[in-house]
Amino acid sequence: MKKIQFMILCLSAFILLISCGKSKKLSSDKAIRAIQTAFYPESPKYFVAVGTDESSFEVHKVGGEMVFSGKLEKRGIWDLSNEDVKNGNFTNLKEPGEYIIKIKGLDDSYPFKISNEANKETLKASVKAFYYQRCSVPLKEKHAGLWKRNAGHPDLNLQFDKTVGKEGRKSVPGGWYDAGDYGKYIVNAGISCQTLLSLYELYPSAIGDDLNIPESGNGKSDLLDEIKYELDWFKTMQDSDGGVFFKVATNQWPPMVMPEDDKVERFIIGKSTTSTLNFAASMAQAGRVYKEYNSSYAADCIKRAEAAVKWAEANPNIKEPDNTNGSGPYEDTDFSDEFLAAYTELFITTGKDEYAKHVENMIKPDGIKKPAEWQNLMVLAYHSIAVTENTFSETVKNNAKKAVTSFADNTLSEIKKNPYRIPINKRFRWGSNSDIANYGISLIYAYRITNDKKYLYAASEMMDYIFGRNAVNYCFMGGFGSNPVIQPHHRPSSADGVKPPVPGLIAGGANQGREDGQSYFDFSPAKCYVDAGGAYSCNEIAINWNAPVAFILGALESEFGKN
Ligand code: 9MR
Repeated sequence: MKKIQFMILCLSAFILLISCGKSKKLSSDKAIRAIQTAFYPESPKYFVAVGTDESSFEVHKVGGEMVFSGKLEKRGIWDLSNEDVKNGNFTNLKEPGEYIIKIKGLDDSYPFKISNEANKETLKASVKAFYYQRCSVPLKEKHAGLWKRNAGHPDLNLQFDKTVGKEGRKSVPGGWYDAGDYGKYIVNAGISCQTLLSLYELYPSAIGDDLNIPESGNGKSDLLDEIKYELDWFKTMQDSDGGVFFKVATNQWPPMVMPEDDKVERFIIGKSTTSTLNFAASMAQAGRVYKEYNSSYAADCIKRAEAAVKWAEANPNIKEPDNTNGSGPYEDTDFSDEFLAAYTELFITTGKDEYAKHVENMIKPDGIKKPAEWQNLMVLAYHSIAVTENTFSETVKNNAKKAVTSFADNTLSEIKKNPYRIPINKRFRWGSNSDIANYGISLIYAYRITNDKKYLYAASEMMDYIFGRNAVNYCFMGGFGSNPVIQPHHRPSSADGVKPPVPGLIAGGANQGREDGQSYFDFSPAKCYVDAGGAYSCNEIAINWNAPVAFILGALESEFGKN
C-alpha cells in the first residue's frame, strides 16, 4: 500500500471512530435545555445552554414580548456529557404564562409554562400509568381511551417452576406488569408499593377520586384503589407457610405483542428471603394505611406480613431463583436492608417490641449513603421512622432524622457541582432517572423534617431534569413536553397500533452500560440514551421508576399547587 493510501485509510478510520463515539446531534436536541412542562411561580428556574459564547439570555412570552433578561453563568466542560455548559436562572420570573428562552445564535428553547397547577396533569398521569400496567383485566375505552385493550394473562392455575421446590399449581391473577415485559416480580413491586403508600401517608389528598380508573367515584382515594390492585395480587403470591413466591414469568422473553396475544406459558418462579421481606414491608405498611379504607383488609395485611417475617427468620439466606431465561433477576446479596424495612414497618404498624429490637441498633445518624432502589430498602425504613407517627425511642427517631437531613445536605452539594443540577456526578446506570427521583424523595423527607424549603426546591429540580433539562433534551415522561419519549421499550405501546405511547410512563434514562446493543448517538455517560423500542437498557419503563416520580409530583402539587 502506498504511503498516501495508508494515510487516507488512517484518516477515514479516525473519522469513523470519532463519529461512532462522539456526538451525532439528534434532530430534536436543542442547545438550550429546559423543562418542557411547567414551573410553579415559586419554583427555582434554571436551564442549561451548551456550546455558546454568548453571555446573556432572554425569556419571552410565546409569540410576544421579552419579559426577563439575565446573564449566563459559565460552568465549563462537564465530563459526563463532554459539553461546554452554561446555566441561566430566571427564578424571579413568577408571572403565570407560556414562555420560551432565547440566546443569540441558538434555536429557541421548547416552550414551557409557569403555572399554579404546574404538575396537575403530570401527577395524575404518573399514577394512572399504573392502571395501564394492570394484568389480567381489559382496559375499557372509558378509562383507557386510545390505549384500551383486551384482557391478557389470566394467570390462573399456573404451574410452579422447579425453583419453587415443590410440585403444584396456583392462581396468581392481577397485579401490574413490572415494566416493558409481562413479568410480575415481588421485589420490584415491593419498593413501588411502599413508595406509593408513603406518598399517601405524607400527602393523603395528592390524588383524589377522579383518576378515571374503574374504582373512581367510590368515595376512596384512587391512589389507594390503584395500589390495592397490586396488593391483592401480592396476597395471591404468599405460600401457605408464609413465604412469598418471587415472580410470575415465562421461560423465554415474551414477543412484542399485546397481552391477549402473548401465549407463552407462565410459571410461578422461586421463593426467596428478599421477595418475602419486600412483601412483609409492603403489607405491614398497608396494614396501617388501609385501616380506614377497609379495616378487615388491613388486618389481613398485618397477619400476612407477620407470617412472612416468621418465614424469613427461619429462611434468612434464600437467594433469588436461578431462572432468568425470560425474566429479570432482581438479584441481591445483602438482605439486611429488607429485614430492616420489614421490622420497621411492622413495628410502626403494630407497636410490638419484638420488631423494634431488630431496628434500634441499626439506625445511625449517618446511616444513609445512597438513594433507595429495588435492591436497597434501607432508606425507606429511615424515612418512615423519621416522619411517620411511631413509638421508637427518641434516639432512634433523632438518628433517623439526622441521617435523612445529612443525606439531603450531601445531595444538595452534589447538585451544586453539577451543571444539570442533579446529584449524579459519577455514573449513569440502568434506570438513572429513578436514581434522580429517589434522591428527590429523600429531599422531600428532609423538607418535612426541617420545614426548610431549600430541600423542596431541589426536589422540584429533579423533575426539571426528567421533564427536559437533560443532556439529550428529552421529556422522559411519555405524552408530555414538546420532545417526549415516543418509542419506549413497552410491549403494549409498541404493539397497539396507536402512535403515541401509553402516557405517563417514565423511561429509564441515560445508561452508560448500554446493555441492549442498540446504536447510540453519543457514548458520553449522560448522553447514552436513544428513543428506540429495542433500547431496553435506557428506554424501558418500569413501575419502580414511575413510583418515585409520582411521589415527587404528588409532593410538589400538594405543596405548591393551587388547584
Ligand atoms: O431495574 C433493573 C436494573 O437495575 C438492572 O440493572 C437490570 C438488569 O438486571 O434490570 C432492571 O430491571 C428489569 C427487570 O430485570 C425485568 N423487567 C424490566 C426491568 C426494567 O428494565
